[in-house]
Amino acid sequence: MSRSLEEGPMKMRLRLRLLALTLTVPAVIGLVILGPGSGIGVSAGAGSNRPPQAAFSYTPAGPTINDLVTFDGSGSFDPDGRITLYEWDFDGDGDYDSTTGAAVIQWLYDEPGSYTVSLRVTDNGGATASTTGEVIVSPAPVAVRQRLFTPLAPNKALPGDWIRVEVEISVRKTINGLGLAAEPPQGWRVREVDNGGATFKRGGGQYQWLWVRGLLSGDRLRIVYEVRVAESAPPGLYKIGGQVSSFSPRFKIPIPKEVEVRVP
Ligand SMILES: [Ca+2]
Ligand SMILES: [Ca+2]
Repeated sequence: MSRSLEEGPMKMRLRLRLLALTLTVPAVIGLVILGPGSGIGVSAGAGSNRPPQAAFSYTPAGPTINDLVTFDGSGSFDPDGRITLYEWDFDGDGDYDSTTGAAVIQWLYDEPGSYTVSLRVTDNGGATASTTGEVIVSPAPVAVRQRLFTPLAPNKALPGDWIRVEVEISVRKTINGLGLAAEPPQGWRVREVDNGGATFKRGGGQYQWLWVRGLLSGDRLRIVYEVRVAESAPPGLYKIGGQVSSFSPRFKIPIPKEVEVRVP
């Protein structure tokens, strides 16, 4: 059967995002997996060719969704020749997602979960060896929830009214340099109410909260601020957006803005 006919949309998406890059060996190495410990996939080639050994590492060690994960198969070797082919199955479905002559490759997971990754190497004599490892992909490093409290329920406010905004951030891993940016509609003022341990900065129409201290998994942050509907705001639906970002790990997560404010 043709492999391409069996591919679902999710896998096609992953395949499209695949970047085959040759990289220097990263400073931080994740799990090192040596094969053929599981006893699979070793086959002798013709004559006296000795089979290769498969091994790979990956980084970062604890990836989250949409992190580029670098897989490095350069720990594989052949005692009497060289490796000519690296075949990777990144999601454990038995289909190789990448076949390449380069040892290093990057892959992106857009769903959290535990993935079995297999590497099969082939030497210049045609003998193969395989090894497998587990990659656990975590959900986004923070969960963000925003609620609006308008003077005229539900979600209705008049020009000049103050709207209260509460943002809750649940931290799921160690984070340094977390920031929250509020993005109110043009010309709407922001005033701080509860900065949740962060430093509040404003300037040039930007409103930001920055946490100097490192944050740990399980921390919950609550920021409260108020936004004043511009006196000149024409009737319509308005969104109060923003984003949560971090230096380490580096990410940007937009705040969900399902709730719109209606100015009659
Ligand atoms: Ca060999
Ligand atoms: Ca696969």
